[in-house]
Amino acid sequence: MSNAEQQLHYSTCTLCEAMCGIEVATKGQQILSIKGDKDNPFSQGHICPKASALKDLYDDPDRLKRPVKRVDDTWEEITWDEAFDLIANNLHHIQQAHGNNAVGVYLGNPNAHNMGSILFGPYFYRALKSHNRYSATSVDQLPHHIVSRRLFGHISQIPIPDIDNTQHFMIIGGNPLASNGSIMTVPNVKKRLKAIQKRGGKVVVIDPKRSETADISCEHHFIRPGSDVLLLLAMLHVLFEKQLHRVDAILPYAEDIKEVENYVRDYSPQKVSEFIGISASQVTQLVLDFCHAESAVCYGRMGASVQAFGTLTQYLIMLFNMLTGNLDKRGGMMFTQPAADVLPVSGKGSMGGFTSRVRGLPAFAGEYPVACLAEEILTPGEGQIKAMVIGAGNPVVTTPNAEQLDKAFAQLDFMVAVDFYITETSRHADVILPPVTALERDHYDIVFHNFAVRNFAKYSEAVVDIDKDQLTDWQIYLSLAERLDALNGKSTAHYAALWEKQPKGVVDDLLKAGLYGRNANKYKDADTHSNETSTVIPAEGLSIETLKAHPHGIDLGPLQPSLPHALFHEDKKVHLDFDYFMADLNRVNTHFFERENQSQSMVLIGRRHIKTNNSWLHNSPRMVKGNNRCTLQLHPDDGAKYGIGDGDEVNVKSRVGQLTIEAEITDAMMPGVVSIPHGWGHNKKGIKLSVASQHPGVNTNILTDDLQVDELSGNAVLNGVPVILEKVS
Ligand SMILES: Nc1nc2c(c(=O)[nH]1)N[C@H]1C(S)=C(S)[C@@H](COP(=O)(O)OP(=O)(O)OC[C@H]3O[C@@H](n4cnc5c(=O)[nH]c(N)nc54)[C@H](O)[C@@H]3O)O[C@H]1N2
Ligand SMILES: Nc1nc2c(c(=O)[nH]1)N[C@H]1C(S)=C(S)[C@@H](COP(=O)(O)OP(=O)(O)OC[C@H]3O[C@@H](n4cnc5c(=O)[nH]c(N)nc54)[C@H](O)[C@@H]3O)O[C@H]1N2
Ligand code: SF4
Ligand SMILES: [Mo]
Repeated sequence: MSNAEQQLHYSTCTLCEAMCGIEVATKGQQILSIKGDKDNPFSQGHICPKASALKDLYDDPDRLKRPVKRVDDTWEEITWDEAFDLIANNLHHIQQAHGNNAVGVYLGNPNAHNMGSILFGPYFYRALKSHNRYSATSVDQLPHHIVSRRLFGHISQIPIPDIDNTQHFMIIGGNPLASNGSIMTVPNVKKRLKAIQKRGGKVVVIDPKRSETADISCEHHFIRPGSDVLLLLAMLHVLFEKQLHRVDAILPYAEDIKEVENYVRDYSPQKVSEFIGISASQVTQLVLDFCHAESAVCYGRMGASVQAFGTLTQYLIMLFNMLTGNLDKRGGMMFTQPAADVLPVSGKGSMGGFTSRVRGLPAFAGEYPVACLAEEILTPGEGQIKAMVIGAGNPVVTTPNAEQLDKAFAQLDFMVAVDFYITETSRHADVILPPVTALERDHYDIVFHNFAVRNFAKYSEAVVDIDKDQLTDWQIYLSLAERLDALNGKSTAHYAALWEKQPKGVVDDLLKAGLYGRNANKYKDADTHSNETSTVIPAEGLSIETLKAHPHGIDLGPLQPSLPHALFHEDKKVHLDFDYFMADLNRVNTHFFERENQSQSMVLIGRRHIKTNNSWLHNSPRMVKGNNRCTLQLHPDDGAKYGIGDGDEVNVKSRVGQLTIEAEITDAMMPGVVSIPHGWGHNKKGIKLSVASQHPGVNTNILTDDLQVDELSGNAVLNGVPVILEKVS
């Protein structure tokens, strides 16, 4: 190995949604360096500081490479076979004794970046046959899925801002300069936002914080957290009042679109102004500017979704785009045409049917909201969760009322974590199954090509060889599924073909059957696709083989108008579903207009930093270097009001918890609002994260409240949480 040659590989960073192309230099099993891939047509050499963390992850001495079993207070390495047998037997026995729902599953965010987990994980969940499924979706983008399922017929048919062609970009509750974009796969977003302004367009940010994105935009408005629903209602009100609505394009697909007027009549800018913190004339101006732009897009993300009216807000955002003629239009909100399209072959997303056992929260697409996970473990009775499987998640840090969940996990009969770290969550496991890290597996972005601002396709192989006894996520899930099926007396004959095919075989099938595959004629106007691409699509069409021959990826051109093809409803219409969505206006009215004393308490929101990735990059020394970033940001006026100065220790209390944190005074915050980043709090006994433990920070989800949810979806409310501040004396 020592005299191995240096090699260059072209891969993709999987840490966030931006899909940056990377050039990785290796020597044998060593990763030497990670740079931006200049020849990647999509990211054109861009990377952010996090890309190097992929190397740190690979080299991390704390990382597990073999399964470990808990023996009292220590961990003992065991073989994969021992681990799989132990797990399958335990899960099977628990299900035999207490029913299938006694085993719960929580799936975390990194699954979305892992084609093996996406494509083969489901064999395992199906083998479990448990309704108790949870994921990070319900602390994140659940509202987007519900809106897309109801309007367009498929949970994942989410339109994306056509950032490269728009003249007006309105960002509500997103901070792409820190997050690198979300439900908008967009490498080098800064350059693209600046380009809008260079071509005479406008970027407008609506955010309770003057964020990094707001700093490089034309216009920023503070908004009271959780009140976006009122802003959107008022914007729609102005649209009709001033007769600015343009429905020609959408009318053939949504004949009832004009009925929106009846629902928004009562929400004038004057009426909502005091609740949102934006003046009536400014609200009107926001609409006028939007309507006068040649093309415009209104995009709402994390801050707009993960709050009390997240689903209704996302719905109204979509209506606003439709009613201004910007859905499915160049420079507006557009559907993508991914090369390997899983949507037609995946479930559209089941709606309703089940509600959670204890609190009756709605299930969506086979999952319950994670805000009710702890109570499902802690509340005795039939259907109580006795065992958990956690795949690529850290809910003890990332979900509301984190301390309660921590206690709940401690009382389980059995727990398995598929993770390469001993984290705040996996420390509760009886067995930890560590998969390889990102650069050690082959990769096709099965999810994020669907959300990309340009159609693009890229496949990459592992950049280093793995040890014989290391496994990838899909091998772990398939092994467990096969064993569970066997224990349940089911045939396991079909598994041989899956082992043979591998996830990449599935991707190959999808590519060949897809829009740019062998029979590239799915859309009538398919030939428009090749006109605007910077690379030529190989004549034989896309497949894993052709993508291997183009290691930097193949550009497939800008987003294309695609109605009605993009609609998954059988009638090829947009279903506005007023009955479902607008019913939530009652809750809006009660919340804002019918309460005697509007609470004057401070409210908590979250934030991201370019060098974080939710809870799991703090073990990389270069990601945590420098000043403490886990601070309580607050406005100078609030500092004065509570006698809190920069650097002071502050006790922050909410209904469910309390923590102590260092204050950072900044006028970037809206008065009345404080911000704490999530993903910190690495001070739990039993974790094995030696670097992170030295930079622990505090876990903001100790404060967020499991009982506060967006009732329509059950999505957690992590923004707009009432808190009380007290300087530590
Ligand atoms: N207060 C507050 N809370 C938040 C948010 C917020 O804005 N504010 N954001 C929310 C959002 S948007 C999200 S998505 C969630 C994320 O919540 P989670 O998904 O629960 O948490 P992560 O921090 O992403 O944890 C991922 C875990 O997976 C492991 N891992 C990484 N890669 C792999 C892999 O390839 N395979 C396997 N098996 N394991 C892997 C890591 O070691 C880590 O332990 O957090 C949410 N929590
Ligand atoms: N560096 C980094 N990048 C990441 C991640 C990370 O942890 N670190 N996580 C990834 C994940 S899982 C996701 S989901 C994406 C999220 O990506 P984004 O959606 O861009 O999320 P944030 O950067 O948290 O920005 C949310 C913004 O919403 C604002 N906000 C909070 N409450 C409200 C409100 O009530 N109304 C309005 N209008 N705004 C509000 C906040 O001040 C903040 O500026 O980022 C991804 N990328
Ligand atoms: S923006 Fe950073 S973290 Fe996201 S894909 Fe690119 S290099 Fe990776
Ligand atoms: Mo997320």
